[in-house]
Amino acid sequence: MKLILGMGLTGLSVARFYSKKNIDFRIADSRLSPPMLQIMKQENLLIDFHLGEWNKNLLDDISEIIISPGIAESEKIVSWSRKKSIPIISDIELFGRYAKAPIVGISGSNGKSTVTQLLGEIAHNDGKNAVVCGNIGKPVMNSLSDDADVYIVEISSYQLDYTNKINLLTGVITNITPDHLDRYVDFNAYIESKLSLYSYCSSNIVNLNESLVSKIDLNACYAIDKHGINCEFHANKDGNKFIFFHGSQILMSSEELLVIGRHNVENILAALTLGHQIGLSLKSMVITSKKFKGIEHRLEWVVSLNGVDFFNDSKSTNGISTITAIKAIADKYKSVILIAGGIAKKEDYSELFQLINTKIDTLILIGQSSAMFSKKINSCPVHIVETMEHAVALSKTIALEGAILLSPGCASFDMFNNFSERGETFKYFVLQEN
Ligand code: UMA
Ligand code: ADP
Repeated sequence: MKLILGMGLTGLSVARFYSKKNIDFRIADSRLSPPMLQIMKQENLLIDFHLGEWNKNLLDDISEIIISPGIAESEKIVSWSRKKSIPIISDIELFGRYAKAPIVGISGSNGKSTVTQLLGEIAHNDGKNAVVCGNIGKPVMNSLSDDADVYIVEISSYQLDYTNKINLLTGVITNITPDHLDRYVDFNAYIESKLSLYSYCSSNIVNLNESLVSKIDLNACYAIDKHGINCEFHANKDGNKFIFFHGSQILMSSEELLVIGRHNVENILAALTLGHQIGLSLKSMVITSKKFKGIEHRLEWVVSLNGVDFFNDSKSTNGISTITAIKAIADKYKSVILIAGGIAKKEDYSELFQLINTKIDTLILIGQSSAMFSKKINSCPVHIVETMEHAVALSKTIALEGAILLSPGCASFDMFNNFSERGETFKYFVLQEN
């Protein structure tokens, strides 16, 4: 019998799959009221189940465990299973056993969803039935399809940690910067987890601007401003814009794009290089990149009110992504108000504080990290507020021009269910009549 650990999106998708295939399974969650409980009840998926603290009996008669990514290696159930030599796999590994079309894997600390989504849109516009799934919010086991031409799968480090085997046609790690350090012994362990993606790829796509991956054996690469190096796709900075090249052929300029920032130039280069590897046409790639609006909650332009532009970057849950957002916005606007804070990650925020001190006109702080962040900022006014409503209202009263940016650099769980709810709340109050 199989054991499914976790009753969230992943557990539900695996349970549905086994139920359809008439494969016996037990399902368990260490919480008493897990998110998908009601749906599982309604769909009769709870024939053998357990809620609440893990116990050893859960492992009786179990031949294999499919574990949800949110369950850490340090959980007792994992060590008991390892002791009994019961194989533990991710949903990604299970998916690899059943997927009949080639799989493209996309990982990295930031930019995974953006590259995954863009590549999916390019493939669709090139006439392929491309299935976009994985950590982007669509569990892979819900996404198997006999009609798929290609699967474009966002893979998190949590999923890689429980993956032992999968064949990926090609893959990329967009970048590696400190994140999720509460789950890893140290940064090196996190780097190793990310790099494992390449061990499953038939062809490795490498970002030469990311020093932690630049030594990997590569089959194709991309880079910004690396003159004298031959990459399939590259971009060069030319004044305030970037020019994209395929070899020596000019493809487009960043001024023709709807998304902003150097990081999005890098994301587009990743999608172009992956797209080229899987045989998509240059024409579709360029047209789609120019039309790409980005994804909700990632440096998403919301509205312009009285000459002030509002941006929602709620998906920024680490320091680097807020640094990236500030750089992109400060390149375009003279005056920037930043709304940040939440649950700080176990990382060094000093580079972010330095950037705030040089580029931000007013800082508005929300959430648990407010006191810690406020102590580090000395060159602009800092306001600590209790709610997103107050943060937005205050920003509206202060801003006369420029941009207001929500880019928390922190997890959202102290005030919201997830980053989407945080972003939706921000947009709601931005768009509400004053
Ligand atoms: N659970 C326990 N015990 C624990 C921890 C969790 O029983 O110690 C249970 C929870 O109660 C929950 C269940 O495990 O009921 C599953 O939770 P999960 O946290 O694994 O989440 P899922 O709902 O299965 O969603 C997961 C990903 N979540 C995480 O990796 C934390 C989703 O990524 C992903 O979209 C989904 O699978 C589909 O593949 C979210 C995410 O935050 C968006 N990912 C991280 C990121 O992007 O940085 C890695
Ligand atoms: P992920 O799926 O890896 O979390 P997203 O595409 O959802 O990545 O973006 C998450 C956050 O990181 C957003 O705040 C976004 O603006 C920022 N970001 C996107 N691409 C990059 C990149 N290449 N480098 C740094 N930050 C990025």
